[in-house]
Amino acid sequence: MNVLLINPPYSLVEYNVYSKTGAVLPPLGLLYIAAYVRERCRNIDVCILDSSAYKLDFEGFQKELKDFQPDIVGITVCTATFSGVLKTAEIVKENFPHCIIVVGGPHVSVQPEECISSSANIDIAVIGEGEVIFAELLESIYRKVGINGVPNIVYKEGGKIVRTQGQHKTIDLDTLPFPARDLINMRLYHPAHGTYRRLPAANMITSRGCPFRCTFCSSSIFGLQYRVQSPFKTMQEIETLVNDYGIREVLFNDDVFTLDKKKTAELCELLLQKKLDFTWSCSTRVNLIDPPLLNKMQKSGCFAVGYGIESGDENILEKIDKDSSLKDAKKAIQWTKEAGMETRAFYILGFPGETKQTIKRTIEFSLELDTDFVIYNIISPMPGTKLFEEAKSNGLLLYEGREIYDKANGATPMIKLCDVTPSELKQFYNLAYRRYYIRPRYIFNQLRRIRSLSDFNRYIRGALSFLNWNENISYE
Ligand code: B12
Ligand code: SF4
Repeated sequence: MNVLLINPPYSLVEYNVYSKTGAVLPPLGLLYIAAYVRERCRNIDVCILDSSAYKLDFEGFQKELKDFQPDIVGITVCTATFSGVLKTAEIVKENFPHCIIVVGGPHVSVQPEECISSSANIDIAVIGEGEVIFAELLESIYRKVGINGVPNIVYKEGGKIVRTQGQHKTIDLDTLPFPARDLINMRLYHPAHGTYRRLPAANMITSRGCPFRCTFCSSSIFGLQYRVQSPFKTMQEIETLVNDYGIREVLFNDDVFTLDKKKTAELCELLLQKKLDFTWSCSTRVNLIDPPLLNKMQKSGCFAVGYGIESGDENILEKIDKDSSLKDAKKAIQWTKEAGMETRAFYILGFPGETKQTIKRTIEFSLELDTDFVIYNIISPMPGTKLFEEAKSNGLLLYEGREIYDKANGATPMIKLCDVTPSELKQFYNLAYRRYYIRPRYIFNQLRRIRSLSDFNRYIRGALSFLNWNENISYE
């Protein structure tokens, strides 16, 4: 039986700065599932078609699809890619009418019934972590024993939508095989321009779940229970990347990389012992870091740490249940700079209740912290989050139905604010980037840090991507 896992065609809107500087990263969710299925279901062949790696539009995707003969197709779905997934499923069914289409991923896990009912082409939706459930599903289909015994799936039966029961069982990460990176061409990927030091670079995830409850975040897929794989296993995965794929740098995509400080410190010790030619970067929360840990991280090859700071206004931080303060943010950035690492900060503009004043405060705060890299997003209310439910029940959503998903790209105003119009919010977003990056102090500091030709190349690539974006945006 042939299984094809698909990352569907999707491109960010032109005015999202990420469309120019953006990362093209291996789809780890699909790679984990592929590895698990290969290990557990010996009679099943798995392939991956990653549209983002080959920059495929739907036409290109259709051409590539012809090379496969899938019996079952699995498609990964984020809220922003949902419309594209419907089109992808249509193309798959046109080419392979008898193929079974399964969807999974962050969006499916909060809206499984809707995913199934929105398209005649989608047959089954998998809720939550996919490895075990998808493998059970494939085995049931292969053995023709019926799928009603597979937990946490939604499917169509006799015109009805059926949801099977089952408690969300969190997976012990140490039991999973490494992501099946051999199924993709690792040379096609890179983190966002300006954020990596060396290529080839890869991404890794060492933990799942988050105990925090920021109101805007879709972290629910992995639940509140935080799990981290053992430092020993992480080290083994790094060695495989370095030795088998020639990787020289890793971007850890964990939501909160340092949540278990002890394990992070242990990993740093292991990295120091192995003396690999290897650099890395990660993201964490401003209140889960301290100078001794930062120093250890730096010594073991970490060159940059990113922080979700979100707002420069204390009241907004409280409203979004961020559970950290501006003081925490200032300390974390200062300590990271003192430890000799680059700093990255992520901010969100336009939370419900924001005013011109609070948005300006966020922009000013970002300038004050003066990190090496910033990302500003306009808030996208994601279904399944507390923020979405509140905005919906208070009549604050500017769009309805599917349009909400299509606009959830981080650059489109989607929430009504009392003294800021959508077009003013867009202007704040554009101006924030321009004020930040086209700043003599910033440019001077970045140029001062250039130590090698590769630093120079990196800087120029980042700068060109930004200027390219800046040229294309309009100021209504
Ligand atoms: C790295 C990352 C990116 C990278 C690249 C993603 C990539 N190539 O994987 C970049 C920077 C490009 C990116 C962009 C965006 N991202 Co992002 N990203 C992440 C991040 C931090 C890690 C992704 C990852 O590797 N996870 C680890 C793997 C193991 O998990 P997974 O992919 O969810 O897969 C598991 C299950 O979902 C399920 N599953 C997944 N696919 C399938 C398919 C089938 C068939 C089955 C059965 C199961 C299944 O099984 C997998 C294994 O257990 C996540 C946060 C997170 N912790 O996951 C956010 C996250 C996925 N991103 C998010 C968002 C909002 C975005 C953007 C819209 C941001 C923006 N404003 O522009 C864009 C959308 C781009 C897009 N194409 O979707 C949200 C998605 C929320 C939602 N409801 O859709 C997340 C969850 C962050 C959050 N907590 O809110 N992102
Ligand atoms: S934003 Fe970060 S800390 Fe907050 S819930 Fe999401 S993953 Fe956890």
